[in-house]
Formats: sequence, C-alpha cells, structure tokens
Amino acid sequence: MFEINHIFALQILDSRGIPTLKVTVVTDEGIVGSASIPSGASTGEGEALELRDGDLKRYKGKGVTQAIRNVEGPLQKILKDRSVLDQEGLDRLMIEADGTKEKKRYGANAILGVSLAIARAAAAALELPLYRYLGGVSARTLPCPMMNVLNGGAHADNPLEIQEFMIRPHGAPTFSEAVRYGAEVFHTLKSILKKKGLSTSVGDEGGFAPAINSTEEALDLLVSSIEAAGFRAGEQISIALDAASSSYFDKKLGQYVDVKKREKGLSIQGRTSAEEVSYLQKLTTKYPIDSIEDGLDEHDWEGWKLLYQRLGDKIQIVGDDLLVTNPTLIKRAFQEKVANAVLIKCNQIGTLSETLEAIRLTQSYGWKAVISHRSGETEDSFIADLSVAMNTGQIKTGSLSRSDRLAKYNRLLEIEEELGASAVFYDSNLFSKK
Ligand code: 2PG
Ligand code: MG
Repeated sequence: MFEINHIFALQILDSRGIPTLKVTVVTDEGIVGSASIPSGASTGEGEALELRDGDLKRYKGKGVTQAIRNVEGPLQKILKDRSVLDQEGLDRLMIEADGTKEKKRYGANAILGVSLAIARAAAAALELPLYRYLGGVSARTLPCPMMNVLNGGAHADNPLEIQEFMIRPHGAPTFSEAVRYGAEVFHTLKSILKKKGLSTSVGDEGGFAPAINSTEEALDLLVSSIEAAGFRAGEQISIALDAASSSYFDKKLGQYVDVKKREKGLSIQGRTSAEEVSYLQKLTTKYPIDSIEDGLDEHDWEGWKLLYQRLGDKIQIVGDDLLVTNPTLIKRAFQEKVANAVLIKCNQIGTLSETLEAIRLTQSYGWKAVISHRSGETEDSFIADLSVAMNTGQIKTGSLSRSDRLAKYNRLLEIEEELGASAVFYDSNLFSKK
C-alpha cells in the first residue's frame, strides 16, 4: 500500500526571486505530497551541495533544471513502487545511489525535495497532520521563536556586521502570545526607527535593515523597543544573536574584521579570536543576550572552545556553519565541548532521515536543537511541523513580516489550536542556568 507511482518537480522561485524546486510525490492510490526547498546565503563550507545549472544565460546560472531532471529521472526510477511509509529506507536508497558525501551527483536540493515530499505523502496516506506523523503521540511542544527583527551581515545592504538580531519571547505563556509579543515589539521598533529618520524597509528575513553602524546601536534599539512595547527585557523577552562570523573572518589575517566598513575604505582594526570572545562576552553582560550562534568562524574551533568556557554555563551557544546539521561534526563538538546547541537545517544535510538523526543526537547530549529556516525561503511550512514533532522547543524562522516567514508562524498557530489543551509552550527552564 501507498507505493510511489510517480514523482515530478517544478522550478519555482524562492523569496529572493531565485529558482528552487517544488517536488511532488504521488502514490498508486493518488495520494499526493509536495515540498519546496529553501536556500541559504551565508552557507557553511560543510553543507551538502545545492545543484545549480550554471547556465549564465538563464537566471544568472541559478536555474535548477538539472536537479529537476535528477528527480524525474534517476531518483524516480529508484523509488518507484516503494512505500512512502518507509522514509528511512527510501532516504537510504537515495543516499546510496548518489554515493557522494556532499550529495553532489543528484544535488541535495533534489534529494531533499523528494525526501520531504515522501513524508508529506505518508502523512496524507495515514490521514495524520505532518507533526503527528513525524513525532507520534508525544509531539506537542510549541517552540519559542527567535524572531530576527534587525537584519545585517549577508542578509542586508546596511553597515551591520552581525547578521541577525533576534528577540526571544520566552516569558510568554503560550505560542500565540509569543507571536503577539514579537509582533508588538516589531511594530514598536518600526515606529522608533521612523522617528529617528531611519529606513523601515526590510532585509531578507523580514527584519528591518536600517543604516546603523554599530552592534551596540542595534542592541540599544532592541532593548528600547522591547521596553517601549511594554515588556521586560531579559525577563519576558531576551535577545539572541546570529553573528554568522565566518562572513567577517579574514582568513589571511586570521582575524575578525568588519568587512563592510573595510569595503567602504575605512581603516578597520581586526580582532583576534580571543578579543572576539571577550567582545561577545562583554555584550552579554551589557545586554539581555541568552543565545549566540556562530560567534566564531567555522574553522576557529579553538575560539569556540574559549567562548564555551567563558559563556557555556550561562547562555546558549549555537553551532550553525560550524556543524551544518552533520552528525559527525555534532559528535566532535560534543567531545571538544565547543557548544551546547545545534541549529538544524534540513538542506544542510539533504534528507529528512539524516536531519532527524542530527536532532536525536543533539538531544541525546542534553543539548538544544533549534529548527531553522534559510534566508531564501518559500511558503512551505515543513519546519513548523518538524519543530513540534521533535519537541525541540525552539525555532528560528525570521521576523514578523514577509509571507515566507509568516507561513511558519501561521502554521504553528494552527497546530497550537489543533492540539488544544495538550499543547505546551517550550520549557522556559531552558535558560535557567543564567
Ligand atoms: C543562518 C541562516 C538562516 P542562511 O545563518 O542561520 O537565518 O541564514 O540561510 O543565509 O545561511
Ligand atoms: Mg546562522
């Protein structure tokens, strides 16, 4: 029952107007499952390969027609007549047929598209919501969102070097209240920016991208917006950063350098790894920051160690570019004590089964898994269900604007409603170490 009859894919556009795939799996009974694939801008070097056509005459080389041919050709052939209920088995077949570590034969975008569409078809076959199919009876934790209300780094054309300034409404009693807290701060921030004569246009993840110069100025703006919106900074709403610092680590110098300022011809002094750690530590004492992602470059494991020694018992230290949802790297990070949380992005590893393995491994260490979107997204809300299914308690899915971001929040609101009294909002003891 529920054997795959055919698989097809369509080239659609993501939130940046760049091609991506929407894959659809159809079973013999006519049951359908579809999934669309996101794409990152600040990618880690160890990520699985996103296959692009490279034909500069079409979409500046970014087309995905070869990935589509791979879905409809070899991948369909391997999976035809196999049951969509065997997620693990089908993912394994695709991994083996690809045969490369980075999934470069067929492309991780092609393979993941099929993998997620299989899960959707299976959930539909069993007439279950996706989170219930993936997570079983214990799936009921609504995540605390990290809402990226100020965009910088590779996601905005402003001078901010840190990529994401996020608010975490962890003091809210429910998920829907957390969304309200976040939206109210977002709108308050907008009025404050307007009053200061700063731009209120948004960056890739729906947060504002004003032309402000310093990290401290951005953090001051966040604290004043939280308070002006009537919330207690730190207690009800804290701040999380994704520094995405690989984008401003100068490999030749071996130092952290504000590249955006340097590009403008300003003379900028670099910071050593130890200085960067001290700087981040200083920020956490001055501001209610309880989570830092990619504070150090993805190859600077010594720097990560130092950051963890200084702050690991106080705040969440999240590995994204460093760990790229890869179980081998997550294991190494645990052994070397460099983090206590992992950012989880399905397209960094390329199948649902491997993503689930990365989450389980992370949780087996007592670490936190944070389910995450990419900066290039679609209306697909798979990750909302995934966060509830795995009870991760946290999701990072952008700001309170742009439908590509709100699709995930809106899906979580639906799930909360559906779960009714059995819904729990994430465990606020998460940061009780502080
Ligand atoms: C990140 C992500 C998502 P990108 O660095 O965590 O916010 O950005 O998808 O560009 O890698
Ligand atoms: Mg990141």
